[in-house]
Amino acid sequence: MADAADKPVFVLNGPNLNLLGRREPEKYGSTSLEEVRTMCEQTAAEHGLTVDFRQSNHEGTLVDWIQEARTAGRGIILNPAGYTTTSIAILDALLAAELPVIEVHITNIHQREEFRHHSYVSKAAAAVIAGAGVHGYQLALQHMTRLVSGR
Ligand code: CA2
Repeated sequence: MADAADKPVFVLNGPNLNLLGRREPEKYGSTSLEEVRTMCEQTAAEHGLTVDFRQSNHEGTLVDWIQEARTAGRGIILNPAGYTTTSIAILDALLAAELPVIEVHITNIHQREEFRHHSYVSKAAAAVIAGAGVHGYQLALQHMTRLVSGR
């Protein structure tokens, strides 16, 4: 079995984040998801980590990937996007994973519509980063370094 230190941090992105940089730049910025992937890979390397960066528009796929991370990953950084406020299935998968979880939102969800304020995912998250734009992913990786050290 791979040494824990060799395992990647799973960076998972939920529905519509594939549109990043191409729609609503005033809200979500002009950086594409591929550019976010590159930023994450660079930041991870600076901290001696590797990342497995993925995006899906499907709840079940995200659940499958969280289950995969349970054995193949060191930690999970998740932007659950539209599933933040609805998905008990994603929450249950995160709780079962028994890995450090950091929730990321590009926008400050607390400044937006009321329905975006509640997150099921936060119940499983060691930290929540919201409103830092795509820089939030780099902050999450920095903090993940602390969470996985010594595990
Ligand atoms: O701020 C975030 O990162 C969100 O997770 C983004 C979700 C939204 O439902 C959450 O409340 C907050 C929406 C993701 C949609 O991504 C797009 C990106 C570019 C253009 C259009 C949609």
